[in-house]
Amino acid sequence: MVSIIPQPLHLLTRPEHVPVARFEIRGGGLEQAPWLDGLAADVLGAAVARVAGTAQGPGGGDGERTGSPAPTAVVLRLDENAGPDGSTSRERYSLVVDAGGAVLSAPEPAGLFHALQTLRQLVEAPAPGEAGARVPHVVVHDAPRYGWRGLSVDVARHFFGLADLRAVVDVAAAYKLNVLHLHLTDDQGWRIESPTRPELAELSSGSDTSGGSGGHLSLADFRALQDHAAERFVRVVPEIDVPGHINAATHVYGDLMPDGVPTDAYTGIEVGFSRLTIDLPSTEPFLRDVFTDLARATDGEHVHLGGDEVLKMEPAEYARFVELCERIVLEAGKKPVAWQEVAKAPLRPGTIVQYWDTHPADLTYLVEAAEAGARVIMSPANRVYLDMKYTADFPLGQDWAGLVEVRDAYDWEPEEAVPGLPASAIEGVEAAVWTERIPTLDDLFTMLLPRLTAVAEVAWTEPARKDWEDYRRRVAAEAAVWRESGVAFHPSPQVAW
Ligand code: TNX
Repeated sequence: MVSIIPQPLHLLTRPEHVPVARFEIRGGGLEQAPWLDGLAADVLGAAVARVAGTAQGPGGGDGERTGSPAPTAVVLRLDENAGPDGSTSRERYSLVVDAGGAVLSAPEPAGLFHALQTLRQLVEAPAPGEAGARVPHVVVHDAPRYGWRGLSVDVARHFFGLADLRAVVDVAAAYKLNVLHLHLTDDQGWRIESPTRPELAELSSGSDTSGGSGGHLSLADFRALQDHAAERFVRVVPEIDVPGHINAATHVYGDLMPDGVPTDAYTGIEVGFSRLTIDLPSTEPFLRDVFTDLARATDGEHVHLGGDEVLKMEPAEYARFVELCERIVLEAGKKPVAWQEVAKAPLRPGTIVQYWDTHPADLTYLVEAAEAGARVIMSPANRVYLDMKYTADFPLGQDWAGLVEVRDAYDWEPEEAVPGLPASAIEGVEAAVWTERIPTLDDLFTMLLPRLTAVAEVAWTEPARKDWEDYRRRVAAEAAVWRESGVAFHPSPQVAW
């Protein structure tokens, strides 16, 4: 039985296997993605080494020795006709494995990368009494349900730097996620260099919520992170959260406060107490500077402007903030994304709204915004907030949205999450991990895994192809990969480890 996560749309397995002492990547050398051959060799080499228990470098290690088995061909091919019949997704792909080796085809390199992840998961341990890894003969035609499959990481409450975020991208991409949303600013810290406002990171990034020394991403770090993500077909959506969650800025600039006095640095975990004031002369120049700087540093087409939990502001002033920030982001050449609350204000066409708060009894404002053309990302906190505890006694995370065991993250339907929301308005699904009570990278992965793979399947796989009992078997196979690569995970009793 094969174990692929997320479950592909069409999967046909045959009883035969092809032995793989090593893979040989052929026919790649793609102009648009010249790095893909090397990445494929690394990913597949590691998968073979893991199950066969041998050290295998890129390109195949000791396969040249006399008498060693012939390499198994892996062909990467761009092909408009690849993928499931009728799919229009640019990420679609096909994968065929037979006695001749593996053929990966897709209209674009992103699909080849997804095919590669599928093939990686097909590498099996030797049959009893035999030696060497093997791959079952398969035919896969696959495409994602949603084009936005994300993970949001809060680097403000605790800072996670370039190396950590690269590791997060690697894990997200392994399950075919394609968006890394970075929550870069909050009351506790300003975690991105802003060239026109260098004081922000200099003066407001030196602490976190557990007495640590914080940190921030330089523009060079942000550049390197986007490059690493792009090579794995993950786009980065950076967020500056306004007009609340803003103490890191009011700590630096007293002129953002009505009384002109900078606020104290904040290391607690309350939310909703800080705010900007629209009619102060310094406010708009501040917003223009930080959003324009961020837009310039960003390759992707989206910039997230926050907008959540502004508990101390009249609706009229809030609406003016939303309008102003949308305009600034658009003038900087990017499309705005913002948290659910912005749908209470009139929105410009094209703004993407991110649903998160499952508490409001009445979500009419969100449904109406969607009916008026807003796109919606589904991040219901009681399903995909991966900072929620697994169980009541879990040492990490919080529980305000409830406990989120693996099955809770798996067993939900985006089209049913908001009653009345038109299914056609759903842009995609995004998990989020807030880090008030998640201090280390091991802690972060413990919260992400295995639940992130569950959310990835919600975002990729058609509902008719999802199955909890099958998923809890399939996900167990990934634990070996996590152990091998030193990535922490929570051994939830719900999984058939
Ligand atoms: C709500 S989600 C928040 C965050 C917190 C998170 C903790 C959202 C848009 N706002 O500020 O970190 O809960 O789970």
